Amino acid sequence: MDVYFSPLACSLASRIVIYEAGGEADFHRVDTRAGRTASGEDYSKINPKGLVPALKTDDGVVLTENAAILQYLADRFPDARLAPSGFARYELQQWLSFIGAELHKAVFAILLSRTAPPEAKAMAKETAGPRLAYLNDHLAGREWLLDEFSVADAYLAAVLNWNRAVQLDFSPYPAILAYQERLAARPAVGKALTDEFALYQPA
Ligand SMILES: N[C@@H](CCC(=O)N[C@@H](CS)C(=O)NCC(=O)O)C(=O)O
Repeated sequence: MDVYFSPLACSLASRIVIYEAGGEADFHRVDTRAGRTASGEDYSKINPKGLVPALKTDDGVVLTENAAILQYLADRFPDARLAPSGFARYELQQWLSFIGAELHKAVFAILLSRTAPPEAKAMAKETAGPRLAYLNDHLAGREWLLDEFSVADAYLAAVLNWNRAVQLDFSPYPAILAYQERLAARPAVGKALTDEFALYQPA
């Protein structure tokens, strides 16, 4: 299995999941701006969208989009129990969608963007408030998004980590702050962050 990633991008979630599962993968670093992998491959031939993550299965099939890749990984390593079955699977899907659309794209991607105009950033900051409040309310009194740690927590770990750069004030959200501490205490999350911080060079 090949995983295409950029250091500390949302593809970090796939690394967390693979480490949680004790799984094996070949990680290929991608320079998304240059559209090339570290070994010089044209990344558009792997993912025409030019975005990370992408995953190539052992059968050579390419899968893209965090929600799909993370569920594939959870099913590929069933012993790690990183995705529930039954109705809870739809709740997992609900959280993957919320993180992807409402936090990743509508808030953090804009705040991290080098090209978004100040008006867009101001709007993203306004949007952040109710969404973080919703997340905080959900996490109050519980450990993880679902009953057990799941691939949705891995995705959220990657997205919330961007707040080191964005610096939204999380002090009104004590349940999120406590959740971030629980995430950091998980060996797989700590190792994934350490490995990708070592590769990260701020542009
Ligand atoms: N909808 C996609 C979004 C992926 C995405 O936004 N990836 C970012 C990194 S977090 C990226 O590759 N950005 C490079 C670019 O925009 O050129 C998914 O969930 O996989």
